[in-house]
Amino acid sequence: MSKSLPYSMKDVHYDNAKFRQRSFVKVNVSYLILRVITQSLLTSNTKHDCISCSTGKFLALLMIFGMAYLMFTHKSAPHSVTQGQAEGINKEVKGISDSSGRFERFWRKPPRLPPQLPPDEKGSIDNIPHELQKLNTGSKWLDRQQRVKKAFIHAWSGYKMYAMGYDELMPLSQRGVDGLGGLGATVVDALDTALIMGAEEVVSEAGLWIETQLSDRISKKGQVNLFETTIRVLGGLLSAYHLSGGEQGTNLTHKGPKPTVYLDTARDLADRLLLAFTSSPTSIPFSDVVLHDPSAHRAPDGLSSTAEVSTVQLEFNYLSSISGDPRYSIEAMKVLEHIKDLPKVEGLVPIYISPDSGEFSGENIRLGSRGDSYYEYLVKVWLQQGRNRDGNFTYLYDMYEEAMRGVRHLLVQKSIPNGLVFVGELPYGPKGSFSPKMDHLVHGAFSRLVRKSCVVNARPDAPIILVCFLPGTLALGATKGLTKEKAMKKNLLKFEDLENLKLAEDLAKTCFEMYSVTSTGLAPEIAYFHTKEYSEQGLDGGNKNSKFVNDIIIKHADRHNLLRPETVESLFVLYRITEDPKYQEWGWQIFEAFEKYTKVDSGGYSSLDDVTVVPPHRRDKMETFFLGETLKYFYLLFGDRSIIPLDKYVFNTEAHPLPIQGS
Ligand code: DMJ
Repeated sequence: MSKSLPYSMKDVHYDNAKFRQRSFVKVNVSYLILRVITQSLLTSNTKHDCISCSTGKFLALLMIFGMAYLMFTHKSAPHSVTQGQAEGINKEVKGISDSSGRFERFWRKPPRLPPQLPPDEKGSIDNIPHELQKLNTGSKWLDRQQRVKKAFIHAWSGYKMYAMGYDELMPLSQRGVDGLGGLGATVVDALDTALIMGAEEVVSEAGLWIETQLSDRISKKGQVNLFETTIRVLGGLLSAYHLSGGEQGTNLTHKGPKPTVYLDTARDLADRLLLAFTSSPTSIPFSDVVLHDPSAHRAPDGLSSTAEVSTVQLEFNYLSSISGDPRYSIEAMKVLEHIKDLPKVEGLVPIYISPDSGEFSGENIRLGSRGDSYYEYLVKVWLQQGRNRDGNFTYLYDMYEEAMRGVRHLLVQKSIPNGLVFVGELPYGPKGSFSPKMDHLVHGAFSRLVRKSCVVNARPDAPIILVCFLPGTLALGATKGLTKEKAMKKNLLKFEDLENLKLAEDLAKTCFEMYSVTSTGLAPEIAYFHTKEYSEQGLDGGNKNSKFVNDIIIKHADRHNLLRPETVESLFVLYRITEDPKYQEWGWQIFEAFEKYTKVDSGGYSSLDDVTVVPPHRRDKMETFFLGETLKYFYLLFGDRSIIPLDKYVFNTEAHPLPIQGS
């Protein structure tokens, strides 16, 4: 709800209000009289007739003019009109004025405007309504931000009630499930979101659970995935350490345990995860670790995912810097140094890599699952180095830039008929055919199941829906976290940066339209795009009002929504960088759709089976990243831009902010 406007602002809106209050009958009578007069005056011989008519006729005509004028300008006493009625009347009036033409416009009393001052005093008074409007807009967004916080507390309360200590909540069955190895992933993923939102009770509850339970779990649990555990659990602990004041040696929040508890737990976990690196015969780590042994193992097919091995460096680097133990950073960075020297396709890499040979495996190139965060971390690890980034780390930014050139050259196309820009895939390498598919992305347990049952690298339709992270990464890579305006002023943007920024904005639009095109307003896991070479009939998203209903193809098997964050993340980064409020508005539309269709009354939010039907069937799963990422990015998108500034922090791929060195 917007606060009541100060007088000057009400005055600006006065003319509209007056129109809504005018009696519809009067409007119609006035219209008829004016129409008659208008028609007679506008005929070609009117002027001549008037000049030659008698004085009596002229006076009568004047009287009619006078009456018509009074009817049009008279304001009737206020009476109650509902918003809907008022809008209906407004539409009628608009229709009338459109059809009665220039004469009516000439006679209508002009709208009341703020007083005009001489030009030299003008600037200051013009600024007043602008500033007030800004305040008012600000309060709208703060209000919306509080709605996000409420959603977060609702999600947490469902988890706490039915699944505390499990990895994830099944909100419909009201129980917990361990899909990520049993380290209470939702607790750790949610903690820094609670710290950022100032949700103190959640900070206390999550903090207490970590302090009393997590170490025990770490020493007793079995197999976990290196990547998932690093980005969610290790990343969550490190971010909580920083945000609660670890580096200052104090507990800034006065809630939860001392920050050193988070650091000690992080080290205990990381020491075991390190085995994935040190057990491998090459610099490429194995994909899994058994925590209680502890030992490390290859995935069943012997291969690691490219994105998984290259998406642990932010976390291991930061751990080294706060613990003073360089081993974490050294092992993790060896992966990127090794990949630097491998052959690539215009900077693009296949999605599998062998820890035994150290070589890429297969030719499948995509920016969805298993490929995505490789590109994200190239630029973020470089940014993380702060002042040192131009020393030994420039190779990372070079690799990133080359890859984005490859994306623009080999993977970007436009849909027909309306030209949505999208990033497709090369499932059989650069010589094979192009697949016009864009996904949100599927990592982890589910994709591993799929992979076991398929011939590796021969699945052109493996689920992928994560490409919507790319607009955010491109924008960040272009301005390095500064606003576009500031970067331009400082002359920091090369032509290539501007190209990447433009691509970021185009792709963000496509990602948003993947939401708008469905009946629920929520995106499917995977969408295909209609091109000259590829079309399929009858597979639209269900929202026939969308301009893009024929551009976007949604296959039956891809219609689920897992509450994923990628698009919201990109809207947040683009809003921070371009300062364009449309990204906030788009985010709000998506948030409202989540509220409408995924909220479970008894607590928590649920994934959906099919976003193209209303009401959608619910899947009974709340992913940890809904609290760790999706709601955090919504909250930051709607809030003050100085919170976690992008030139001082990098977000790991699970949205856990880590400080840029020396910032
Ligand atoms: C998250 O775990 C991370 O963002 C990861 O990089 C990819 N997928 C999920 C969210 O969709």
